[in-house]
Amino acid sequence: MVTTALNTTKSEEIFSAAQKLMPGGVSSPVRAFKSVGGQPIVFDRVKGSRVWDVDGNEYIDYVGTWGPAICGHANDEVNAALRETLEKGTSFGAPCLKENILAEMVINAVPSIEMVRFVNSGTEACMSVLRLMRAFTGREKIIKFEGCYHGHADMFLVQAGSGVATLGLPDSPGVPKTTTAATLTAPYNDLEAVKKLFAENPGEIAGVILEPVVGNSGFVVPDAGFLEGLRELTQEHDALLVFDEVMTGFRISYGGAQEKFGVTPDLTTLGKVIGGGLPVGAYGGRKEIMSMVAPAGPMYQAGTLSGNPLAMTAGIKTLELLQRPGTYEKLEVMTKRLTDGLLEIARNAGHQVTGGNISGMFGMFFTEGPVRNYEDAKKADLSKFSRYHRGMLEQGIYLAPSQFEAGFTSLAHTDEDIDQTLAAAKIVLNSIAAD
Ligand code: KE4
Repeated sequence: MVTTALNTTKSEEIFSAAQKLMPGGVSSPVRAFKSVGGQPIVFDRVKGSRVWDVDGNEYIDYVGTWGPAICGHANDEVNAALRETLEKGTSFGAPCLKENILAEMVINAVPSIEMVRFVNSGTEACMSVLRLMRAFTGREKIIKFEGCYHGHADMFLVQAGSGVATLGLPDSPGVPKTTTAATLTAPYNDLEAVKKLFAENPGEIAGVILEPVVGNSGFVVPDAGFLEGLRELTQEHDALLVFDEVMTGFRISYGGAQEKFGVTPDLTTLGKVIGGGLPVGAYGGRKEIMSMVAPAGPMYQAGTLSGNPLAMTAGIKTLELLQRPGTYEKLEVMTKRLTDGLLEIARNAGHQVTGGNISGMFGMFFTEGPVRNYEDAKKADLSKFSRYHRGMLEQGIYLAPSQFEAGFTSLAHTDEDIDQTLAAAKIVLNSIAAD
């Protein structure tokens, strides 16, 4: 194993102090590097495709603050727009024109959305959309898929992906059994299992929620016909189909997975990219359904900072940049070169790997595959992933610190970044014992 010892003195000092102040020393569990070992890198600044830690080490970044930095970190045009808005105040707690502007951009982009409500995170969007599913149908049960993650609201912490999978948690203590009793689960890509749940719970299922491309078990794509099958099944049972596009929205295409795959759900959740690095989530869908949301209708949901002008500004400018010609072609070509290159290098080094990309979202598992669901993903060699992650870090490549997370590129990544990353992978993957 090639190790070029990184000087991480300051990171270690700061993280050690952080652990006395905050649980696990982090504001979100997956950042703690628990599943890949070693200390997390403490960031000092970010720009474009690069991040610098507090010890001055520079890395090419493929996490992109978990998706929002699709235009590259600290984009000059986004920052300029933010500085201008700042002069007029960061939050009003009252209607502002920028909400109309971002709402119109979202409605014009996402096929399922005729009306939208802004919130402050993907978790809030998913929590609210679940309440809306139940309010609209009058039914309580929902179907989610093993390995999908829809934020940390109680009812979703059942066989969830992302940090829950990363930490190998048996769901979570503190979640009442009565809450999750109404959450039914099925393996991803298993239409028969969904049909069975509908048959066993006639007239009781409010709807099905899923990641249309899973980023929270690693990178898992829908089988041909899976999304179409769910669309038919939910219609057949008067249930709602909900795409959680917090990660895929504006990431795998400007109109998200629903545009890419041509399947229109009833409701959609968004986050990450639409905030451009500031806290924004959203849920939206048919007017008939969204009209139930207070104060238009009886379903209550609220938020002090929802739709604040500063966050709206970052979202508006980010989507404006993404509308420019060639955006998604560039992301696709560059990310495919990266992913194909990583897979080829790994296989030539004797490792069993599988993976792929859609636009600027990608993943690689240390298992022969195929990986069609969470059970398959769990066959990956986590110990090998940890050595790969650490090796790449020492080569100046910052990857998501979990086999159960997707990776992200940005419009700021260059061909040289990809070349440098593949060169690093060649060193690291040839230094790790093959299968
Ligand atoms: P947030 O509450 O973290 O903004 O969004 C929750 C969420 C909902 N739905 C999907 C598909 C998501 O991917 C997420 C959040 N994703 C994780 C990373 N996989 C956020 C990173 C973290 O938890 O620190």
